[in-house]
Formats: sequence, C-alpha cells, structure tokens
Amino acid sequence: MARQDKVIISCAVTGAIHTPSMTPYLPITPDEIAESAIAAAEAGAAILHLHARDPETGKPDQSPEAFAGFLSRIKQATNAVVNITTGGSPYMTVAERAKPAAQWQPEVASLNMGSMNFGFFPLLAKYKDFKFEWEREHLEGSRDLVFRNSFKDIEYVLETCYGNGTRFEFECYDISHLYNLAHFAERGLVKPPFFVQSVFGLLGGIGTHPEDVMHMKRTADRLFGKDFRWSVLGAGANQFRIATQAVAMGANIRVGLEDSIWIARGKLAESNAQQVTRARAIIEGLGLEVATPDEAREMLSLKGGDRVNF
Ligand code: KMH
Ligand code: ZN
Repeated sequence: MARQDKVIISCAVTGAIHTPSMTPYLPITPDEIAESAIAAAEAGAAILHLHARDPETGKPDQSPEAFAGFLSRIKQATNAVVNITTGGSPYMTVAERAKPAAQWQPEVASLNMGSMNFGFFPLLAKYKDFKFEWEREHLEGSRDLVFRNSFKDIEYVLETCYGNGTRFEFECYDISHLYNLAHFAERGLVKPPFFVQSVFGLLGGIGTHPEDVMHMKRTADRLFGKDFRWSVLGAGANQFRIATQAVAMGANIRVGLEDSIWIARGKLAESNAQQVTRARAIIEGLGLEVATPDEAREMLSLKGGDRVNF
C-alpha cells in the first residue's frame, strides 16, 4: 500500500439499501441530499459518494435527472470530490446503473468488482411497519438477490465512464474482488493508483472479524504493492470499530448513512456530518490528519472538480 500522511474521509450520503422507515434522518429529496452532503464536506469529508432517490417515496432512482437536483448545488457549495454510484440499487441493470456517471462525468464513480448475494432481509426481524410498500418488498426480495457485476458488466462501466477521465472507487466485498481488479489491471483496462474500497459486514460478502480486515490488506498489498490507496467501510453497527482498526493500519475510511444509520449502540445518527465528525475524531485521536479534497485529488490522481459535466 502507498504510504500516506493524510487520511481521506469519504461520506456515502444516502445509498440504496436503507429505507425511509428505518430512520427519519435519511436524506431523500434533492434538497436533503444536497444539504446533508454539504454539511458532511464541512465536517471533513473529502469525497461525497452519492445516490439519488424518488423524493416522494425514497425509492432508489438511478435516472441522470434525479442527480441533477443536487450535483451542481454541491459543486457550488463545496470543494469536495463528487463520486457518483454505478452500483445504484442491486435490483437494477448495469446499463441503468451506469447512466448518471456516464452523463455527469464526475471525478470518481464507484465500480463494483464482483457479483455476490446481497442479503438485507434479516432487517425484517427489526422493522415491522413501513411507510411505503416498496420497502418491505425491497427487504424481502433480497433473499433471492444477486448483485450482478460480471466481467462484462465491469467492462461496460469502464467503457462508458473511463474515457471521460472519471476514476473509480473499486468496491471490493470479498477477497475475490481484489483478484478481479488485478485481472483488469493486468489487461491494462484500469490504471493505478487504485482506490480500493473494502466493504466489510454485508451478508453475502466478507465478515467483520479483525482477521478479515487484515487478510484484505495482506492480499491487496501482495496484488498491488504501492499501486493502491486503501479505504475501508464497515456496514451497520461495525462501522466505527472497523474504521478505527483500518485507520490504525494506514487506511482511508468511508462513513455515512448509506453504510450505517447508527452513531452508537441503539442510537441513530442524526446526520451524515455527525458520523464524519466521529471519523475525524478517530483519525486525529490516532495522531493523523484528515485529507482536504485537493489532497485527496492528488493522492488519487483525479482530473479536478472543474472537469466534470455538471
Ligand atoms: N452500499 C454499499 C455497501 C455502490 O454505490 O456502488 C456499496 C456501494 C455500492 O456503495
Ligand atoms: Zn453506494
């Protein structure tokens, strides 16, 4: 892993997994997403990972127009790097998922590096009442949900986005996804430095044991040497324990309500900024410094905030 003096905080503002009935603090409308993202940037997030939702129902919406309601507002109000999801929702096709990043040409887009079962149905044990019918179906349907990211799907995202100078947050939910990234690197279809986002704790992906985190780093070190920047996210209640371990090991971290709606055991996070503030405290508590957006651009070789299409 490349040595680094500064730690990048990414904030994933709303995502497509949590639903409105789980927390009143999930940003849903374009205004809410913009305000929450801007506050997260002010709290120290250098990168904003963004999804869009239907403003009436909160259902994930991957139309490019759904992103138009907040992208330029965020760009005007912050210097943060905008990262547009190509994961969308695991229920969508890759062609649908890639559209917003292809159109808006952000500095960073996510790129999911392998297929996996994606089970969030265990949340049905916790949540019984839903404001919108789609929420129950969304959870129930994940018993039989494969988040499809075949080699052809990954090639498709690369073909539609790489030519725009967009670079990637390579989302790796398991060790095999690192090998898939190494395969694309070998073919010369992706260029270093690789921004590897290791995801821990989703049902269908790698677990949350400290050994899982160690093994992810060991494997990435062996495959990519100095050619990668490592970032880590822990899903759900594991978010800050994993973030702390990872920062101590030299990683960057991702937080945000996409990944966890909690700030402490049984206590909902009231904003993305609250989680970013906690992430900052962890980094500074370990004697390290938080990277600014421009430092993140330098570390990840990004094209610059003036070269996006919004
Ligand atoms: N929901 C995260 C665990 C994406 O947007 O590309 C994965 C994610 C996918 O962020
Ligand atoms: Zn996402």
